[in-house]
Amino acid sequence: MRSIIALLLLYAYSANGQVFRPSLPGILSIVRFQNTACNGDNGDTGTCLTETDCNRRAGTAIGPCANGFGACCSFKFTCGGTTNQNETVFVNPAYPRGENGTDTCQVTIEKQPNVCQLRLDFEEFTVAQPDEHGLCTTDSFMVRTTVGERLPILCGENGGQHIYIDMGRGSANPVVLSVVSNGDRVTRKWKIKINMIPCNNLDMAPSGCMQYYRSPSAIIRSFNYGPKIENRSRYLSNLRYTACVRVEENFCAIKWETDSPNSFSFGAPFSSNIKDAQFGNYTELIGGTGGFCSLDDFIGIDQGSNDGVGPGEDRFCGNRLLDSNMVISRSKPFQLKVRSNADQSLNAANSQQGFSLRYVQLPCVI
Ligand SMILES: [Ca+2]
Repeated sequence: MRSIIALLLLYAYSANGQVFRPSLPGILSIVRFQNTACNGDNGDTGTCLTETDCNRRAGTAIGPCANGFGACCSFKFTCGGTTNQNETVFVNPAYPRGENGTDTCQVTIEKQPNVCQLRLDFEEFTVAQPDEHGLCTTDSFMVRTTVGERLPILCGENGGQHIYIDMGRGSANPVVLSVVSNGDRVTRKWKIKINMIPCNNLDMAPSGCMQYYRSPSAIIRSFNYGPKIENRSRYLSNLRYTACVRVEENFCAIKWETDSPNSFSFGAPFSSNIKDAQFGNYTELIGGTGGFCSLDDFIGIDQGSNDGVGPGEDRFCGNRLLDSNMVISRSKPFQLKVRSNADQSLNAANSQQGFSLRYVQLPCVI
C-alpha cells in the first residue's frame, strides 16, 4: 500500500523538481535538485528537470542528471518554431549537419512577463562571409524587437560570440530571430542558445551594453574575426555597439592588449614614412588614435594610453593598438565601443581582419 502511495506521490510532485523514492520499506525519502544546466550523453547541454517536467514542456531527455533522479532536458527548435522556455537552442534544420540553398529561417521567442532581457550565445555559427563592402548581402542573421533597439546584422563566422537583447519591461511583444541564406556555394550551420534573464536580476547587462563580460579577464573579438582574407575586410560595416566589462571590486583600471601578434586591425590604417639607417626609407602601416582615426571607423576606449595616466585617447584604429599593442584605461565603467562605417574600400585594401583583444582588470594600488 505504501509503495503505491509513494508511486502516486512521485507523479504528483515531480513537477516541482522533487522526487519521492522509497529508500527502505515503509520510509519515504525526498530528493530535491536544482534545475541547473547539465550535459547530455550526446555532449549537448540541457536543463536538469524531472522526466515528467521535461515531457510536459515538450523537451527531449538527452541523459540522466542529479545522480539519476532527473532527466537532462534539451529544448531544441528550428525554422518556424516558437518558444517561451529558457535555455532553448535555435539550430539550423539539418543540425548537426550543415545546410545550403536559399531559405529564410525564422523563430519567435515569446515574452514572459518577468523576463526583461535575452542573452544569445552563438555556440556554433557559420554562414556566408560579408561582401566587399562589409555588408551581409548573401547571408544575414537579424534580430527583430519592438522596443526600438537596433542590433547589427551579422554574418560570417561568429562561434563564441554572444549578444544581449532588451525585451522591454511593459512590452508583451516577442523577439524574432531570422537567418536568411542565399545560394548553395556556402554550407551554413548554427546553434544559438537562448537564455531568458528576469527583470532586476543580477545577470542583466547594463543598459546600452550589447555584449557583457563578467570576469577579471577575457578575450573580446569583433564579429567575424578570423584569419586575414586578401583584399577583404573581415569586420562588418555599420557597427555601432558597446561591449561592457563588469568592474570587479577593488579593481581600478583595465588593460587591453592583442590576444596574439597582430590581432588588431580595425579602422583604416595609414602609412608613416620611416627613415632607417640600415634599410633606407620605407613606409609602414601603423596604428592611429584620436583625430587620426575616422569619426566612424574605430574602437573606443575612454582615456586610453600606454600607462593609464593622463587624459589619453578615446579612439583607436589602424594596424596596431598604440605602438605596443596595449592600452590601459582608468575610466569607469569599463567599456569597449565599436564603430564602423559603410565604406570598406581602405579596410579591404589592407585585408583588415578586426580585433581579438584580451582585457585584464588591474587592482587598485593602495
Ligand atoms: Ca570602414
